[in-house]
Amino acid sequence: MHKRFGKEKNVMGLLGRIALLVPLLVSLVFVLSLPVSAADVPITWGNQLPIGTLYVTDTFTLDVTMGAVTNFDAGQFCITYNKDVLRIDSVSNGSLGGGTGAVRVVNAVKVVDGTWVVVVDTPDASGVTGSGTLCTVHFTAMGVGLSPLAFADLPINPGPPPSGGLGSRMINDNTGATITATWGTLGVTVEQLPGDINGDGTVNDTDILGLGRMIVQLDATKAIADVNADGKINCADITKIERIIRGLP
Ligand SMILES: [Ca+2]
Ligand SMILES: [Ca+2]
Ligand SMILES: [Ca+2]
Repeated sequence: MHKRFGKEKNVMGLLGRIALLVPLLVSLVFVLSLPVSAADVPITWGNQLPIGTLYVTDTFTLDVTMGAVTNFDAGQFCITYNKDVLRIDSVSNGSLGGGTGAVRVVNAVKVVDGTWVVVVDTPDASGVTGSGTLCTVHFTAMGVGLSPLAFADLPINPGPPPSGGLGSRMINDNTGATITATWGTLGVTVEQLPGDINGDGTVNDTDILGLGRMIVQLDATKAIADVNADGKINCADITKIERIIRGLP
């Protein structure tokens, strides 16, 4: 009897749990059926990656790419980078919609070392639909190390109204309405050329003299000085530098 009662209780309990689950499932289905807001437009670095191994004095370009967008018209953003590792030389025009829509760089200026501000626009106010590049950035590798490349807000306008006015990094459509975007980052590593002991981008006799100073302990040793990668820094590395200069393996 007790056992039977217990079974009934279990059944009632199960029904109760199902009854609780139903509204939960209904609300879940409701949430899933709500219209999904338009995804943020991704703006990032790419198109010409991988750029391969970079050494000091190498030049390279990276596109600022934009995902699919409707009626894009204009944009503004800062590009930030490690000035000890990279230099921006220029910023050139982009194109959207498979080359059908020109994107003009209205202005691109270095604010300070490590920050450029870029303003882009498409002709008229008709807007361009599609994906592509906002601009192409031309770099020179200046020093060994890692540089993050990122997008940032513009410097605050110090002048009278609109005060604080230049504002955020942004893109907008052909009505001037902001298009929400996600802004990507990229890390660029500049490596030391094998044999380039002093890190000036070329391998020559100056590097041999620099290596000599390390061997006699006038200067602290650096890992780059082990040119033949045998774990020792000695006169065999001088020979290796000479072979590099001669183009020998
Ligand atoms: Ca325009
Ligand atoms: Ca050198
Ligand atoms: Ca060595």
